[in-house]
Amino acid sequence: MKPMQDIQLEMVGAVAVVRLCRPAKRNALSDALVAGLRDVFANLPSEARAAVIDGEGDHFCAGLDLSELKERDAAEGVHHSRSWHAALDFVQHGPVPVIAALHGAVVGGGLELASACHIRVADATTFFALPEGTRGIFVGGGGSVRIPKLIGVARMTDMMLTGRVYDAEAGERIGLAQYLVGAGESFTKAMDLAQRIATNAPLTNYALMHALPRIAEQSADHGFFTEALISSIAQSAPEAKARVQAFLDGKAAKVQKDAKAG
Ligand code: 1HE
Repeated sequence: MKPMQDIQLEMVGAVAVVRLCRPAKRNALSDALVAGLRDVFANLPSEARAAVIDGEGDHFCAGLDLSELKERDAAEGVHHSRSWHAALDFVQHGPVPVIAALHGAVVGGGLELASACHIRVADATTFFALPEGTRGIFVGGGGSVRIPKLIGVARMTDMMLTGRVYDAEAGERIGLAQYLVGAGESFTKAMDLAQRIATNAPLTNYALMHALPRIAEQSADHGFFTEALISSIAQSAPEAKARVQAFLDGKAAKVQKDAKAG
């Protein structure tokens, strides 16, 4: 693998911490950085059980590097967009669940990257926008597929038509993030969640990442059938049997009414 530009990977126990390191450009996603993301998530260390994506500096990610936006013919444009799709597909459909630690700007392609993650934690400084509409372009990194699944077509249309910006609180309320924490706390919260997720049975995590989104897009009849298959596969794993037995033996934690994730 070539040395990666503007991106770092560090293992913290079983958690792969992936950091965008271009703070001077607000972690804008250059072609090199998109390739770096693809390479990191395509080659995560085998001991990784969860991953966290963070951005260095005050902003998670300012989206597409606009300085690289040049006149492209139609074919080049398609290939460029498809290179984002390939990279973000490795994030969404890689081996482990990915938690985004959001802060500051989560805009344009930055929101497309965040929406490819499985859990988004926003801190109080976070703001979400899709300035593509006002820049005369369109989302190209999978946003038109993933973002409506989080907030619906109507809200995304509004964000792009009007340049509407959602602050952290409103963003969490409409579903752009599942967690909202105080300023500067998103990385710590994301790591807490990742460490907890890393202790799940790997097959359950796999089913959640790969089966659940597909089932959600199937007809009810096909979905019920796929669910029957994946639940049967998951519960036949030796680890599942051991975990259920541990509960029956009084050795595993009960579900607590006031338990908080992470
Ligand atoms: C950039 C970029 C960028 C900053 N590409 N260079 N995204 C946008 O339209 C968002 C554009 N960025 C901003 O609105 C603001 O920069 C921020 C709100 C994110 C941060 O503001 P601030 O005041 O902290 O920083 P700044 O002074 O605006 O920017 C610092 C530097 O980063 C500056 O460069 P410098 O050489 O003058 O220091 C900026 O030019 C540079 N910079 N953002 C390139 N995005 C697959 S399709 C996806 C389509 C999209 O993502 S479109 C949305 C693009």
